[in-house]
Amino acid sequence: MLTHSPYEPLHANTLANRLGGLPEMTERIGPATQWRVCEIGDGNLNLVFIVEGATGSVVVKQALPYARVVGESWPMSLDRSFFEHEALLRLGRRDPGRLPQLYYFDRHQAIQVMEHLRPHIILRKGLMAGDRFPLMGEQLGRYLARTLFRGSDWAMNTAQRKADLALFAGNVELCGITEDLFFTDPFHDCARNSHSPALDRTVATIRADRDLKLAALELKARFCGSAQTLLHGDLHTGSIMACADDTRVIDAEFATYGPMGFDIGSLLANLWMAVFAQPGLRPDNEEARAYRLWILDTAETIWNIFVEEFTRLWRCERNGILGGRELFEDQADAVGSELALNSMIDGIWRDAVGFAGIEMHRRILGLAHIPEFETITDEALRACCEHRALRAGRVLAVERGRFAAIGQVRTLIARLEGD
Ligand code: SR1
Ligand code: MG
Repeated sequence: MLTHSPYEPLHANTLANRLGGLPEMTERIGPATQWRVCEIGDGNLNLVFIVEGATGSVVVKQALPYARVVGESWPMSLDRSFFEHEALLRLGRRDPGRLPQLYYFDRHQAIQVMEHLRPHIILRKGLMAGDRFPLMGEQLGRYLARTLFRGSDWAMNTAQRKADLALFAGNVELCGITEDLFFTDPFHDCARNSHSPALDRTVATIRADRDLKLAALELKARFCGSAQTLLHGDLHTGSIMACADDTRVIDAEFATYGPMGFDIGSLLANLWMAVFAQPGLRPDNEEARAYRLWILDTAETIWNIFVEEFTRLWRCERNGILGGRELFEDQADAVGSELALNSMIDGIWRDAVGFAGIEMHRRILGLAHIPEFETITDEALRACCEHRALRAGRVLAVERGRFAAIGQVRTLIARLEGD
């Protein structure tokens, strides 16, 4: 019988000893005697180390058996590391070059070794610092179209698809966290929640808002019941690394089958929240206004490129269970095929708008807040920024069917910024 050493968390001073015998490490970065190890994890869940050696550097990520953000009182399965690895492999194949290269995986120790991305920084930090990433919008729009389309019934055959659906159904614990943290906790008095004290009245209003709670429930039903594709499952700006000419997607442990609009809405919401946070992050002048417009333009680029690339894939790669060629193209019914495409894109957009509204609530009222708002030290200013984001989030969630185009979200944001 195969035996493993018991799981043990890595430490900066034990890592070289533990991983120094791996050819996947030494061939890439040189002998362990020369490694410099630094723990840099600042996310909610995992340990993350940069290991620099004589001939290169890598990132080592290890899951902890609990949620780092809360501590050992919230145990969490190490299996998430396996699901993340499986998801990263698939997402990387579906949009080559958009994820870090993976070098090594140890399921028992929940350790992954991957490419050290340089000079990339976490996109969220870049947006807080006022950095611009000129190619990010196009690259993420294409990433979304490729991964969401190629993981779906439009592109996969029955055997592949059912096997993947069954595999990722096993990521039950993290999927359950998303169900609770996004769609339920923020809308009632849950012990895990917190919010800015100056938002007490707003929070009371939200918890009495039947239409908003109904929207949250409908969107939760959509998230739980629509297995359209393999999602990244946590695609916020902290799960993206960017530099001037490259953008990479990381951190896929929340991967699950779900509706395509979920990844899109999560990402757009985080860009829109970055806009709402700007007055708290830098003086409100011409440059700051131009920067907000750049973020809004980037959000629009993401959606527009998504539609363009999704349309291309629809026309060229629709070979899966829902290929539909028998229904349309055999009869030269190109119009029927395009109608099906348009209806698909309309549905994805409506979902994305709704999920964006929910993400904006959960990042201000739930467990997992975002540093854009958290670092605003002036409490009144912070509450003002958060309040505007919540107002936008409510409109997006409740009125998700009325946004015919992404430009209308820009109008909504401009109106709320002026209030
Ligand atoms: C306990 S996990 C809290 C949040 O952190 C992750 O990054 C996900 O966004 C999750 O919802
Ligand atoms: Mg993460």
